[in-house]
Amino acid sequence: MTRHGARRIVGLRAATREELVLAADPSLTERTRRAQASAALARARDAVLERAAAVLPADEVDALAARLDRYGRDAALPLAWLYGDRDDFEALLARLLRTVVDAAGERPHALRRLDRRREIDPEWFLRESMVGYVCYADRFAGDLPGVRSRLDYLEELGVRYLHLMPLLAARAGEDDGGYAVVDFDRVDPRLGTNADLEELATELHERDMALCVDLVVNHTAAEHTWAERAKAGDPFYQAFYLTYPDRSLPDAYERTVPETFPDTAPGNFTWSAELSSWVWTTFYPFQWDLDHSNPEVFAALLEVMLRTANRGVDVLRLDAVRCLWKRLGTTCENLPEAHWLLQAWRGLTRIATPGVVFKAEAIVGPDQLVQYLGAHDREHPECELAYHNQLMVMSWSAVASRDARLPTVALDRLADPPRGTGWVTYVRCHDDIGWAVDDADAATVGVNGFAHRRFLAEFYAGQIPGSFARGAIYQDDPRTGDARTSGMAAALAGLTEARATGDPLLLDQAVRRLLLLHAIAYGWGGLPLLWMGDEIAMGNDDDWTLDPAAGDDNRWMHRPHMDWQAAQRRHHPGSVEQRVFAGIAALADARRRTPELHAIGPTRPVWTDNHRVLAWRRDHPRFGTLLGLANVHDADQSVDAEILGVVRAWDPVDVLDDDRPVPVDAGRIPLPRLSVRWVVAP
Ligand code: OTU
Repeated sequence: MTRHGARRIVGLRAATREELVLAADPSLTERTRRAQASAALARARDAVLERAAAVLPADEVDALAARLDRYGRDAALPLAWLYGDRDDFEALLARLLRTVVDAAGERPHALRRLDRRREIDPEWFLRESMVGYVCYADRFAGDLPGVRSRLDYLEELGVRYLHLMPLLAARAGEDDGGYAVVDFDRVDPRLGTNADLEELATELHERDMALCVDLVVNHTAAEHTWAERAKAGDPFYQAFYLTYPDRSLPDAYERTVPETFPDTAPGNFTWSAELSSWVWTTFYPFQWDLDHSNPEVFAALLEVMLRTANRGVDVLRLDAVRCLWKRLGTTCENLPEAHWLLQAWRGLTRIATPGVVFKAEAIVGPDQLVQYLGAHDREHPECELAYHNQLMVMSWSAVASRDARLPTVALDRLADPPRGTGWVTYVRCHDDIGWAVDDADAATVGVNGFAHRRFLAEFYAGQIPGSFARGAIYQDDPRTGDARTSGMAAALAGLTEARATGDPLLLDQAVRRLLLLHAIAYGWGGLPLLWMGDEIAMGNDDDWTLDPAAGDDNRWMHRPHMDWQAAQRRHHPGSVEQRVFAGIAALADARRRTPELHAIGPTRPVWTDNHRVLAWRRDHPRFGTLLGLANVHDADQSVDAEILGVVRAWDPVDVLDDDRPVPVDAGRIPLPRLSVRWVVAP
């Protein structure tokens, strides 16, 4: 994409990818770009294989050549779009491929063996046996060696995928939960060493578990080595960041760029006295956005990805990818170039570390979401996993409104992930809940979108009479009226209120609500990801404000330190911890027995004759259909048994009811209050 093309933007609205292509230079079509990329790749190939022969045994050179031919063009075409107008484009591509070959040569033998296994089963991360757990290493077990000592606990939950929250060296003081990195190549000393990370990865692999780690590719801390060199006057590193001598351009951008933290960090630019410039800071002032139009940034982050992969990390969670590219007159979110960056990084990393996959962190609207899995006008391999933010939002919406109509409409609009990619399905995470309710979807079911978003934010903050929730409003934006939500699942699902009242019925309802939400996430089709503490119904950390590193960011209320005494109560029959832990562990066990939940093939919501019931179907091309039925109301419901026809089998069974035949009474399937059925052929 040429800079002059950017100047010929179509009006001030975010141009479509096609308009951008045509606005650039009519002669520069996809075909000409592809020809440019192929020619550059062909000219680089011999030198790549010659270098590979110097660092790899013969049979591995052959395999690398095959990967170069397979993934090279996945990377070269987006690189041509991004940097193809530069005179040094071919030299850049050759240099990136040298980086790739060197990483392949340095890749430990054990990881290459893992690569082989995953090349045989490239959908390894979508198996029905995959269940994820996400936690801060220090809040879960003190440090990385502590995490290793707790792996048996995770195996009790059926966990096969461990996502550790940012663990690289972060700035001192407020660091946005580790998302303000000062050194991409060093584990934060408060958590351990690089050797600790490698040893943890080795033990996880020995247990057939995978390790996911955050890579913050959108920005660095203002104290990162790159930023410090920029402040010291090094022009090479000054070009790593987006800086402006005065407010003219920042003010122009601010007209269309949303604020992520309107309460705690308004605006998208921060004055740097050292640089005598305004610096782009999408998030906190101490988080400086990188300028990805500079290929040196792309190259530097590629090296970080490959070195992190060679430490044993299997999944790279790429943070805030929606923000990777900026263009005047747009929201600077979800732009074509952001996707091209991801596609290029993926193609290149696949050549060196084929067993490693990308997880996109893009909390964006439903229409933009599936594009991070590569589903554009055509498929362009990009990330293998993406957060199913819409399922999470709609599940909480259904539970608050006791109504499944809006979720059915909203979830039916989502395109299916391309083959070989899938969703991360989740109930809660370390972040707030952004109420991504589409106005058109809401209107379809007779609801005002804005009003419903406000209702959800206030309901889950316990501000609506009758609400069972005890969360909190996060980032109430006076400009837009938008508000998000903080709080642990147990607090949002009514357990905090129930524990305070001691009312056994409220307690039972809250436990059921918690298990229902997880049964939807575990049964939808994808990699379910459990947020630390939810398995034992931990409530909010009411002391979060005592932590100076938390600042005034109330997301820390749902980032408690693990309560191992409460975890011990998972063995106490009848305790809340035992009911919830056993219920969630049973979901993992049920998944393992249900190949229909191997997450390829479409998942679609299904209308029933009862709007209190959220229904969905998963059609696995080989293993058949699963029908999910979730009664989101706190009273018993039923649905017409006709819906069993979805499963196309006599006497289908309910996996969550010990594979008993689904009961039918007078032509209707009973669904007890706040319960879920996973129906499959017997
Ligand atoms: C991501 O956040 C992280 O998950 C947050 O914890 C970080 O604060 C942030 O990036 C900066 O690193 O970028 O695509 O609403 O949900 O900022 C969405 C707050 C993100 C987060 C949002 C998210």
